[in-house]
Amino acid sequence: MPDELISLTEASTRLGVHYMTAYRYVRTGQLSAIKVGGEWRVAAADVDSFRKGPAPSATNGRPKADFHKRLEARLVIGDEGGAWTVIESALNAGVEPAQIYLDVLAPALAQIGAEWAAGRATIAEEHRATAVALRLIGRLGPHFNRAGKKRGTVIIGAPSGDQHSVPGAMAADLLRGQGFDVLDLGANTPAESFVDAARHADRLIAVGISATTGPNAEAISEIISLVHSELNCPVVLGGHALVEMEDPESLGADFVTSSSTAMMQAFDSLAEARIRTSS
Ligand code: B12
Repeated sequence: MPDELISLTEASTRLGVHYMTAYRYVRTGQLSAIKVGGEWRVAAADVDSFRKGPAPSATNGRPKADFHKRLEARLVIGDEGGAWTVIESALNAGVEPAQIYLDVLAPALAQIGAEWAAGRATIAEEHRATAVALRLIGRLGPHFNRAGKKRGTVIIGAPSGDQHSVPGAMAADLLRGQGFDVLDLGANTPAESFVDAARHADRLIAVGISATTGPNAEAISEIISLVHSELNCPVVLGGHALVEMEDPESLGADFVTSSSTAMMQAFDSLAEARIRTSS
């Protein structure tokens, strides 16, 4: 039987809160809702479980913050305002901008991808979620700015044929937060463009390839060979594609890792090496 949908006014009555409080629950993603004819509708069952309250966390007895789930719900319906409110709530709760990417936005997107793979979400929903995600990244970006002299420039981009620009955009901000200047070339970047951008970079540290689409080894190794032969510059290969690739090390990059922590370490050590050779 389909869920009974009720208005937000009815939901607020059932919850015993003011209408604006129920509205805030919806816009911060704490209570799922959809728009029907321009008005919010909530499943009666969701109101019921919301009224009973979340299970206390096993570790600290307080309700566990489930920002990624709240964000996922806002992303899927393309609610940018609500999605940003979730991010603001997380920031106000003391979550660092880098953790917002790693523990809130990335898991929300991964779940949307899993829903798509399981046939429960459409490509349209994935596109809608991505469009909002990109705007959130735009708003979060300035939080990663660091004052002072930069450690050098990193070029990052996705190889030809790979339409995923979000992972590179997030990786770029994480590197900016570590004091690097980053030129993010976005999705579907030809090998020549990596070389072109790198040639004009100030104190070039390395080129980073953000590979998300699995079967793309040819485009990836073309970038690596061209950057090595034209610029003699190190290449870091990362991204979700590596999880499924058989032997990514064989493509010839100097560092290969899909993890963000290892990515930071790789660029850190390349920056240190550059300082050592130039002094
Ligand atoms: C959004 C999305 C899209 C968007 C991309 C839009 C955009 N502008 O980016 C659209 C809708 C266009 C899309 C298209 C497709 N997608 Co898609 N997509 C996703 C989704 C949901 C989120 C990706 C994302 O941004 N993740 C968040 C980032 C932050 O996480 P991350 O990738 O792990 O990145 C971190 C690290 O890897 C690392 N990192 C990233 N870059 C770099 C670079 C370096 C140098 C280093 C060291 C580290 C590093 O840092 C990041 C931060 O921690 C994923 C699901 C998922 N599990 O990720 C599927 C997913 C990646 N897509 C998938 C597929 C199959 C497709 C399509 C073929 C079909 C489809 N779903 O439409 C097409 C392919 C198009 C193409 N030719 O590229 C599969 C990929 C399977 C595979 N490995 O091949 C996934 C995993 C979905 C799934 N569960 O099956 N997709």
